[in-house]
Amino acid sequence: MFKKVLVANRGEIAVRILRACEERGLQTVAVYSEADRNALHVRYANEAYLIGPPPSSQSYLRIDKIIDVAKRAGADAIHPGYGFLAENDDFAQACIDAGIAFIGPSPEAMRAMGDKVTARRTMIAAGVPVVPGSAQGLRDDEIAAEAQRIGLPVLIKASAGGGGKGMRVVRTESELTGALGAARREAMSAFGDDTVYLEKLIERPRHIEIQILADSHGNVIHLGERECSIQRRHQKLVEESPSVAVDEALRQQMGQVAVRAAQAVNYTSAGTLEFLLDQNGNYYFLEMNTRLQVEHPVTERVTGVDIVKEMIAIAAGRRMRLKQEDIRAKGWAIECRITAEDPINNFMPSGGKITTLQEPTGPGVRVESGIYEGFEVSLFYDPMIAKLIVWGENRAEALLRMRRALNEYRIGGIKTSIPFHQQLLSSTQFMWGAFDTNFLEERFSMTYIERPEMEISAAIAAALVAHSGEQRATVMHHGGRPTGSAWKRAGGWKR
Ligand code: MV4
Repeated sequence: MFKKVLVANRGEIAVRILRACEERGLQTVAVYSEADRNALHVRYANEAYLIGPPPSSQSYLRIDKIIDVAKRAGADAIHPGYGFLAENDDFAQACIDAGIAFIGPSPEAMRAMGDKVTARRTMIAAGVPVVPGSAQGLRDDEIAAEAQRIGLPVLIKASAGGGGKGMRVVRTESELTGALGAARREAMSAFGDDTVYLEKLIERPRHIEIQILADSHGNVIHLGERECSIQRRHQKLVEESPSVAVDEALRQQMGQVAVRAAQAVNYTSAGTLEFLLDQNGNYYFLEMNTRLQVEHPVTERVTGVDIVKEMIAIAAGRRMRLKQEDIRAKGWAIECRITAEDPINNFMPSGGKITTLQEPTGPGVRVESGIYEGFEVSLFYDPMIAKLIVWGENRAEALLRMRRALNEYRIGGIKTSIPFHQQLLSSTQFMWGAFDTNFLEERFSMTYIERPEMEISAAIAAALVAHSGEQRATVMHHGGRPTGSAWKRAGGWKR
């Protein structure tokens, strides 16, 4: 096993990883920028090294400086967290070249999944369903015929893409040329590569992802799904596990497909396969995230597996003790991302000193935080400052517990996303689980009071009926309306 681990990250995820190291008896090394001299991860580690000025391009993204610190400190492994260098195959290779273990997948596996067109081709060969679309990057003169072959509406996507950059919807032939130019320009400036391809547009899908773990001895397991449809401008705000849209049969199918996908690229470490789930219950591979994800705690909470500790053991060459049959999800977990943004002012970033901080505690509550009272939130980095994760025996209990925990949360001095989460948890559509990836932007408002006459506890009780036992997966597949028998017994919409 390793002796000393360097965490090449900041904020809540650095603290999360440092805690896992501490519990495994490993020495820890933090790196920090000039803006993070007083950051929590610096205080938490056994040693900490300044690596540069505040901009991440001069600090957290500097491969040379981080490797240099690792050598100086005598670290034998590096965990990259998420973001920054986590999916940078050059960084993984630089670690290996320096004789330091990279706690993540191989550079080859990263590359195989980094390019979308290549990943699609590999997945098709492995029998993984992908969205109908083109098999390679397209020239300008090929686009029109390809769009016609696939059938409108289509989506133009950047091959080097991810996160929605370089993506354009095309609904009519006349939009094609303009959208193509825009997609190419955006892809070039974001990725330095203007290769684009087409996919059939899946209307109002859910975003469902499967967590996998793979060791270096050929063992691959999945830890079930996360529902990640509640997002704004491609930033997730709430995640849960399981999903109301996934029943046991679909879970097993998608899980097996995810395992096959990971095996197809000789994947090791923790990874996530992203799928779109359409209104008819069909699922399609989108992309693979070759890293630990922000929302990993909801999976940890329902399965009891510590994903970060597993990543460390896998990187050390250990054989996974867990077998697929050991994995059994219990209850329901929900995560709310707490960001330093003002939700009633278009999520405007909000920096400054944290003047008061009172974090929720009590049964079923977990807080992953990178802040403390007196800490100065800077605008240099991602606005996410903490995550609130709750667990309940079922979705209704988890929802009620999240409402309670959000009401306990006090963060003074800056604006946060807490009021957004409180409003979302008062949305009957959300309570019902009746949402898709378009929900926040098309059918949710921060100011509109949805059903003032309806007792919130009654709405949650209705949600409990809808999602009890086997009925869970019958909800929501036709035009956004629940169709299950429990829904009909509950009397449909009461408006
Ligand atoms: C799609 C899609 C519909 N149809 N592909 C957005 C980010 C990138 N990872 C893929 N994305 C999408 N691809 C087809 N063929 C809809 C989205 C999409 C989306 C996906 C997941 C989560 C949120 C989303 C929000 C808007 C669009």
